[in-house]
Amino acid sequence: MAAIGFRERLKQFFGLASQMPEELFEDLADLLVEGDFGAAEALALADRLRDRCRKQKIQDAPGAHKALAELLEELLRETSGGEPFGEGGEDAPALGIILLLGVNGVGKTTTAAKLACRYRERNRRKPILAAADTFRAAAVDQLKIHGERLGIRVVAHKQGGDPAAVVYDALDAALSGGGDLIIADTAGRMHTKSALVEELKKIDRVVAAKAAGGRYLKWLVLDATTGRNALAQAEAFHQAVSLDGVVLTKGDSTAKGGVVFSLAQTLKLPVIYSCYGETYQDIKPFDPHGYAAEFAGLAPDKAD
Ligand SMILES: Nc1nc2c(ncn2[C@@H]2O[C@H](COP(=O)(O)OP(=O)(O)O)[C@@H](O)[C@H]2O)c(=O)[nH]1
Ligand SMILES: [Mg+2]
Repeated sequence: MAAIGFRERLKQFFGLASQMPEELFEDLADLLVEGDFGAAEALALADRLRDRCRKQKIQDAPGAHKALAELLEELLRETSGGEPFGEGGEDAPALGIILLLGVNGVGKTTTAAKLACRYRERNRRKPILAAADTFRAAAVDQLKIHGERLGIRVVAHKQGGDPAAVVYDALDAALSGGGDLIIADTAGRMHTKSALVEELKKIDRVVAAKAAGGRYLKWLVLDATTGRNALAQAEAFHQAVSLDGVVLTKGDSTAKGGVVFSLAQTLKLPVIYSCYGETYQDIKPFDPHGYAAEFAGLAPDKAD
């Protein structure tokens, strides 16, 4: 995340005065809003920072800056859950299902391929990709190309087919020994929003009926560059199908990134992974400490 404009300003803000007078906390709230923080959340955070500085007798601006990064990290840690299907230990579920949701262009298909690659390589999982975006012809082909490149099975039907049937077939393939982690791509747009919601609910029912013993997670893919609009997207999908977490893409862009704190505070949704490029390796578990430090302008330079 190269939040240069905003981050530089935040650095300057704390660099302006060596002391932290009370009024500065109000200015800080305004600045956080420019970094895609929600207005009410920015005010609440500035208040918490003022209280903390009082309690800990922090009077200097660099100390307050550090305390801000700590508070931001705490906000993220309240919801963060770490990487699922982790080490292949005893608590690793026999069957995992990841449903990737989100509007067009955020990076769902690319993320599906990255996750499949990662879980096969690091967690010795046997993934199956399910092409449940049957709305656009190119979407199925795109996933098939990834599957061919990676040597990972792709379950697909024709364009216009029933996405729930694709997921059903992928579950069948897994349950008959063909794999142990289904990663399903879904459509981002339909004729109407209610059609999309019905389609997603139908997929939900299929998974519940056929894979009751598996671990089923619904992750929303969000493009970090969309700013506050990401929160509106998350609210809509969360209401429709009750999400478990978020994958944040395009962290290699100039996103400001404050919306992640709103996801944590308002919707209690953790970010599970962040993606920062177009190769299969450009995905990592979300790091609350690094993210908070970078947002606050306290992270080491990218060159480090
Ligand atoms: N720079 C960058 N590009 C990405 C990232 N993830 C996806 N993309 C690109 O974003 C575009 C849309 O991705 P796609 O997976 O097709 O999105 P979908 O419509 O949600 O399935 C493609 O050109 C991807 O290569 C990322 O983390 N960083
Ligand atoms: Mg796609």
